[in-house]
Amino acid sequence: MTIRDRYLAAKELYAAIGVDTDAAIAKLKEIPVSLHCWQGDDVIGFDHDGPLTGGIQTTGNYPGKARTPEELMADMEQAIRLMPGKKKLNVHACYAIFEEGEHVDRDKIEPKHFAKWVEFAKARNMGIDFNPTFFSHPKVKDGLTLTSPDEETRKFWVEHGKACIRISEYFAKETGVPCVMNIWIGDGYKDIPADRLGPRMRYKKSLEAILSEPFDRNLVKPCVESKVFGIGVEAYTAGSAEFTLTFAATHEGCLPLMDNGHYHPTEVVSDKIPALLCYFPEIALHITRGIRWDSDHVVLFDDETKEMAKEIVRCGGLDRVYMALDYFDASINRIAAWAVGFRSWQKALLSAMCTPNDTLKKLQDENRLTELMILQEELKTYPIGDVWAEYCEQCGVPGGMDWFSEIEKYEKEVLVKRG
Ligand code: RNT
Ligand code: ZN
Repeated sequence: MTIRDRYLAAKELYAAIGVDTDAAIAKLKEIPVSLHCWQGDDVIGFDHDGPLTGGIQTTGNYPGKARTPEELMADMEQAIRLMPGKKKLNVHACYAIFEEGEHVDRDKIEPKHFAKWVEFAKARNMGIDFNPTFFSHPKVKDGLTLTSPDEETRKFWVEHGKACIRISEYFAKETGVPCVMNIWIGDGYKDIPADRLGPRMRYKKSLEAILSEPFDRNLVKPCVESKVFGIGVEAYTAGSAEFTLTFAATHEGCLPLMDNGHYHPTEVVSDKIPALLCYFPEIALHITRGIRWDSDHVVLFDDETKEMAKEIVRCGGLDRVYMALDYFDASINRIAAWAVGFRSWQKALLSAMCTPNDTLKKLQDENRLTELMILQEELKTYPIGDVWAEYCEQCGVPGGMDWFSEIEKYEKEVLVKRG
């Protein structure tokens, strides 16, 4: 049977339960998902030589890490060829590209340092999202940035945040697509602190100072991302869930960003999405996979990933939820890691769009909960793989496992040749 034959058979099965698979495929092609540049080089960037800090870590030593902007862009290009669907580019401030011999500190970065990223994005019809980098830098004092008791340190990082707002606006103007600018800091303490309020009050003031930079709210969408704990900062994190959520709720134009690797293990972001959509016109997500204490494993097509996609789709949230991937794995081929994660989220969205959400909701509202359970179980074995294969075909990317041969070829011809 060809991909097409399989699809036509699947289409009929879905049609019988009121799902239009053609419409789902057409819609998915238009939904942007932000692709993070930092999977390609283990979250290092180009503006410093030091290690990754801030309570996050990449582990593994797979050959072929990108070392220059050219290598990173070439790798990303290769990864994109293996991903169906619409992409947006997600860049961190530490990926500034300086001229030969030039260097400016993070409080002084300018749009011109990101002109090559704009070129990359425009050539591929992508918008750009942005992130100030509050880690991996000598001015992170005693593990602190925006919460530091040292005024000069705080000021440096506030200036960095403001510079990033200006760069975000530049991205939006250049690409014609609003730029989501996410603020995440790793500030916290390894062991029991004596003052939990002080750092949070300083964080609040610093955020307000950053957001006092004038910007067009339609062009720049600032977010604050929460976290439960980081590696080496297990006892206390200033930017906790309550802190960031309340900050966003009380500061017009600021969005909450939930990273699903940043909660206690039995909490699920799928349930938090509809809760936040009751109040916020727009929210943002980092899509990742937490395993035990790590929050950044490659996204897979697993139950919670599917559940998050379902919530976005059935809450009518596709144009209210900014979706960005956030994971980093240095133990496997980095381009494959990129592709597996992106493809998994695409699969989750497709599967959510091929779910008879109105029928299920009706069963719930009519309290027909036995039928609801049976139908939800039945849906799990519907032929979504056949719809997925057709979607990949229509997007001109390899389906099935075919793409692995491209990875192998690129690894042999490019990656292993890097020192
Ligand atoms: C860290 C946060 C943050 C980073 C990126 C690199 O725990 O998830 O979003 O992963 O900014
Ligand atoms: Zn994140």
